[in-house]
Amino acid sequence: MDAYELIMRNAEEVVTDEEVRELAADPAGKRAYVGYEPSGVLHLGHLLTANKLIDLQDAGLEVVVLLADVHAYLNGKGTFEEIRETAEQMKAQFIAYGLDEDSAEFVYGSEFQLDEEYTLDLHTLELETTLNRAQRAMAEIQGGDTAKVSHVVYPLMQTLDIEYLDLDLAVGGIDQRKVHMLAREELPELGYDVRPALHTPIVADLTTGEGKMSSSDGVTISMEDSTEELEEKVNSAFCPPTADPEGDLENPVLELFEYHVFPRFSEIVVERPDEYGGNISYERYEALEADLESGELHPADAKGTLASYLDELIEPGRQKLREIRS
Ligand code: IYR
Repeated sequence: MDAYELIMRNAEEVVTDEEVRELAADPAGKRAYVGYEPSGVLHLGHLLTANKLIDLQDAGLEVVVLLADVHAYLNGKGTFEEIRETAEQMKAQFIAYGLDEDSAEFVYGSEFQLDEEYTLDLHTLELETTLNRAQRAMAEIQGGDTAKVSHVVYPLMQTLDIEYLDLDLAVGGIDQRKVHMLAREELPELGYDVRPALHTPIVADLTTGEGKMSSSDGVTISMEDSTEELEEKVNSAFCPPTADPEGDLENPVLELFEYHVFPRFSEIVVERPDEYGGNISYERYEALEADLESGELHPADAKGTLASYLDELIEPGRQKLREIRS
C-alpha cells in the first residue's frame, strides 16, 4: 500500500480528501495526533484509533498521542490526581499494544494547556464562538446530562490543541467530527492554518449490531478481559451471514475483523477439523467476508477465530495491567 492508501485504510471520512492527498505526497516530518480522555483500561474503541496511528506511522508520519487530562477533568471524569494516575496506566497499555515511546510522542494536555498564551487564545475563541455552536460540537462527546460551562470550553481547547501541538492531521472517531469542523472554522479566526481531519468508524454493539460499542452501555472488549471472558463475549455476538444486515444493523464480528484484526496481521488462519473442510487462510478481509456470505465460513468458526486473534492483540496490555496492579 502507498502512503495515501495506508492513511485512508478503514477511514470513515477525511476532510478534505485533497488536503490528505497533499499530506500523503510528502509525509516526512508531518505530525498526526489522536487525543484520549484518560480511562483506566483500554478497550477496542481506543484501539481502533491506535491502529490508525500505526498506519500513519507506516505511511511515514510522526504520531502524537495526547493524554487529555484537562479535557477529562472538564468532562467530569474525576479529580485531577485520579485522572493523572489513570493517564499513566493508559500510556503503559498503549506502549504494550505497539505504540512505542521511540516512535510515538506522548503528551499530557496539562503540559501546555495551562500556559498563558494558550489561555489567552482560549479566551479569544470563547469570545468568537456562540454557546450554541460549542454545545453542538460537544453533543456526542459530553458525559452526564447536565451541560456545564466546562462542556463548552472543552471543544475550544480541542481546537487549540491542533495548533499548539503543531499538527498536520487531526484523527479521531467519527464522534469527534463536529469538534474538528469547529476547529476548521475557528483556527483561521486566530490567524492559524486549517488542518485536515480523519475519522474512523465506530464499531456497532457486539450483541445487537446496533448503535455503537462503548464501555458505558452494552458489551465492549477491553484489556481487562480474560481469554475466557473474551471468548464468551465474541461467542454471544450478533453475526448474520452478511456484512450488510437489514435496516441500521451492522455485523460487529465482520467489523472487528476488518478494523482490528486484518490491519495488524498479514494472514488470518481459521482452524477447522478436516471433516469440516480443514484450515482456511485469508490475506484480505474481503475474502473472509465473501466466505461468510456464501456459507463457506460458518459464523461459529468466524467467531472462534476472531476471539483468538483479539486475545493475541490484547495480551500484552493485559499483562501490563496485571503488573501495574500487583
Ligand atoms: N474528545 C476526545 C478527547 C480529546 C481529543 C483530542 I483530538 C483533543 O485535542 C483533546 C481531547 C474524546 O472524546 O475522548
